[in-house]
Amino acid sequence: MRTDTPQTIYRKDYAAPHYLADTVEMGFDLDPSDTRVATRITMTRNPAAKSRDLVLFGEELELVALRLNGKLLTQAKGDFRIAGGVLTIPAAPAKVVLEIETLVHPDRNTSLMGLYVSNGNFFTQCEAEGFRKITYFPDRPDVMAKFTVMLRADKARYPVLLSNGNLIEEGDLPDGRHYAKWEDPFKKPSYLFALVAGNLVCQEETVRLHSGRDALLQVWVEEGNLDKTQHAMDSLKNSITWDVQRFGLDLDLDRFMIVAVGDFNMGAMENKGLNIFNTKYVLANPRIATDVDFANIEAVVGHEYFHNWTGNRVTCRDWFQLSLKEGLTVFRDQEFSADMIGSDSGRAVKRIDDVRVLRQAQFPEDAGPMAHPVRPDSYVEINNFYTVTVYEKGAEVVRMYQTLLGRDGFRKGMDLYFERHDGQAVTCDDFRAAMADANGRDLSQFERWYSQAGTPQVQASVDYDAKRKTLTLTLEQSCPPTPGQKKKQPFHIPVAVGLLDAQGRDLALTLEGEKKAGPTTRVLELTKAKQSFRFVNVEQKPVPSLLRGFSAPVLLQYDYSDAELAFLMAHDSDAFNRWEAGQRLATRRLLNLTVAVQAARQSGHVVSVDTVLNNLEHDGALANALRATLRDEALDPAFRELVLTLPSETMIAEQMEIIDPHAIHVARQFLRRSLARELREDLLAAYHANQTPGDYSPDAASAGRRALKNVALSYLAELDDEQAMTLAQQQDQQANNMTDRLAALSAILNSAAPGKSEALQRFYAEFEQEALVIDKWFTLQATARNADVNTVRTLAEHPAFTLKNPNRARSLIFSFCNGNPSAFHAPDGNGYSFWAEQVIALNASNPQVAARLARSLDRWRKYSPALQEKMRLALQQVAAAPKLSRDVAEVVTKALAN
Ligand code: B3K
Ligand code: ZN
Repeated sequence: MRTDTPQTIYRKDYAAPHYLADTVEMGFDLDPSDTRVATRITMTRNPAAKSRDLVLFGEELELVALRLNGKLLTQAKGDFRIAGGVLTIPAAPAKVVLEIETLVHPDRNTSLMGLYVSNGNFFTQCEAEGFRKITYFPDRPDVMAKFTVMLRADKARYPVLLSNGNLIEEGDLPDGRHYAKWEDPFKKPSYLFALVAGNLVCQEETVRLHSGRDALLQVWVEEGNLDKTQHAMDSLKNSITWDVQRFGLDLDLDRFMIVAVGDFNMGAMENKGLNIFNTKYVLANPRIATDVDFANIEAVVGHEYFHNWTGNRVTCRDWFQLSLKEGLTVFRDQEFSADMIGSDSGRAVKRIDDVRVLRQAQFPEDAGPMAHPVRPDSYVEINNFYTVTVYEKGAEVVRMYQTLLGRDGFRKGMDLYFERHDGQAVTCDDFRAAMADANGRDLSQFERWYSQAGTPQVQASVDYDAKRKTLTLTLEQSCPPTPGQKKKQPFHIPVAVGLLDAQGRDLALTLEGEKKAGPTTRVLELTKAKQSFRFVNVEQKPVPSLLRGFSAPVLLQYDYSDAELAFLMAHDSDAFNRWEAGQRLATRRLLNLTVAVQAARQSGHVVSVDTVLNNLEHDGALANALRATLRDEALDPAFRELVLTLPSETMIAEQMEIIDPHAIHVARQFLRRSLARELREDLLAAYHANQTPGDYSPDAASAGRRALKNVALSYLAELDDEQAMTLAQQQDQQANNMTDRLAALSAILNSAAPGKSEALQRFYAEFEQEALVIDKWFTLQATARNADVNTVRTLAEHPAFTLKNPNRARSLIFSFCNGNPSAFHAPDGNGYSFWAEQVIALNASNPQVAARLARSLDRWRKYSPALQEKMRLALQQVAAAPKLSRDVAEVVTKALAN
């Protein structure tokens, strides 16, 4: 536990390391309670550095011995000092061989950073600053060195010994021990170090690389999970092929390993040649994994593999540059997944999914107390900055380069980036410079995407001149203030637009002054606070299709009529905007219903809320448009499912001045039920038409059919009619895959049907041995419509529940606090007390996971005064807890700050 007063680290204070490392040799004598680590580092003074102090970082270490050029150093004599996790050797010579011996206690390590034990096996997690929990080291990403690692352990208990790079030697030792020596041929920063030791088995395959070399690919899991590795292996092979095809980047190692671990703080980690993964993103077969799981595994395997170039070969100079590797690598994994689907409409489905994540999670972050630029200016705990802003908004920023420069231009920029920086630790500015220089473009204003936080708003208006046949599109941008940034300068925003004629056809877009007719989609570059673009030869007043493909991470406002939205839903050639029009229409209706619920509540329930809502006038525009979509066989089932899915309660909340979780919930449920009633026959038809008989396959087309079928089922379940319930029961009993099984169980659980607890019990009994499925079982109950904090408290007492396992903690606690807003924000404030207890409990064992949960109250100032008061008390309770970690302290302090 770190108890020192939290210190803020600033980007402007960056200074080059005083010493650079050349080689690192490590020896591990692995033992769960006491592991001895011997490290030898050869270092050279950095000619660019002003100081001769040699600085090493270390946390929670027992220092056994420290030698400099063979001489034993003693703290008592002043050879070195240790303070606040920093070991300083003053006035060190120009060439240094440091020998460090430390003792660590993996079985007591519950933070899952550094070296720890999970289910009896050893694993490491070093990003961002976990390596310093293994040995004293210049643990910063701009110090890169070649590592050789010797692992020694009991052979029976730990038959498998893995580290980065190539296995160069292995053999037996006395006393039943054995060893393995690994050498990583590439220089790397310490955060990419990894070791794994234990009782594991692997699926392996040798593949021929583009370079002509052969590489050994392995997926390591616990015995008993070998029937769940094929999809990860396929995803890895596809990733290797794709990176050559799309970016000309080949695997540079003879051996590439993925290891699955059940206790892991996040998704996965890109350690050089030895990726360590949360089991959730490796293990899959039709029995235990859903279509979404299959897709996520493909994406995460791709993501970690792509880091080998964007992150490992070219890494970050300092942690403020995190998005240099994360934004870029998310962009790459998004493109990979889209290309794996292949079709244009499939790409649109992927794009919509990604934008939904951005809006659901990043937009609120950008509007809350933790708002920060894609390249933050300061942090207290860097682990708190592995955020949706750095990752997902960062990916949008990278995507905008591609939108502005074109695919070829973007590729040229990437090529130049690697040509200039391979083997280096660099900055976001270096990336931008490569993009600009490779294309002869001035991208200086584009820098503001890295330095300014907040979601820009773009207000659009059109002026059609029937006489001149011109259409003037005016775009006006602004960006709300964020913590520490009151005023914002205009961004460089690519706005892709189209214009639809009365028949719904795209018009050629010719700008004033152009001689030739233009293309049907144009990327306008908005760089000023306000700018107008005049299109000529516009024969009739068109309907604008704005921000096609979501060409920039902004909030676009335009005063569409309901009829125009329905028109776009039916005709826009841009699939993203077709979906977007439906979302706008639904959001409008949901907001109106929410206001009606509030009014009905205020009137003291003279009549029931349902009666009030039923009497609300509505023109059926939404239902008709959804019906048309549902019936349109030309549209991908996956796309139709997205159109049918109403904006989430969180999305609606973000649109309200004062969030009223209960009213939003009632309104959304009401709308779902009335849509189910109006569309009943079409939903039933879609349910039957989209069955996927035969063997399960996770391909996008089949997954899309299941998605549409199951969204239909979930609507039908709203009606509580017998036919719908029979369908759900049948599906629950006959499903041959987890997607359908879970959808059926969810329909049963969220309806008024009897037999809920039997269905839950049957499910539990069947999957008791499958931790990842039991996670789903907890989540389903925590987010069920009738769940409240007591449901969750009871589930937390279940023998299968433990806070110590991050996946399990997320499955119940996080799912409730973030995924069941109306129950979490119950007026009695019990949800908040529960949250505070859990944050405090987690803080003691795992600060990183605790800090994530602490973020659930980020938006507390958006609620009614009564709820705000209760949230403030809960936040203060956490802030006052003893031994608060830096991680949690930063989050709650920022939440409470004015
Ligand atoms: N780079 C890791 C994340 C490490 C998080 C440390 N708190 C996974 C990834 O983005 O690929
Ligand atoms: Zn990453």
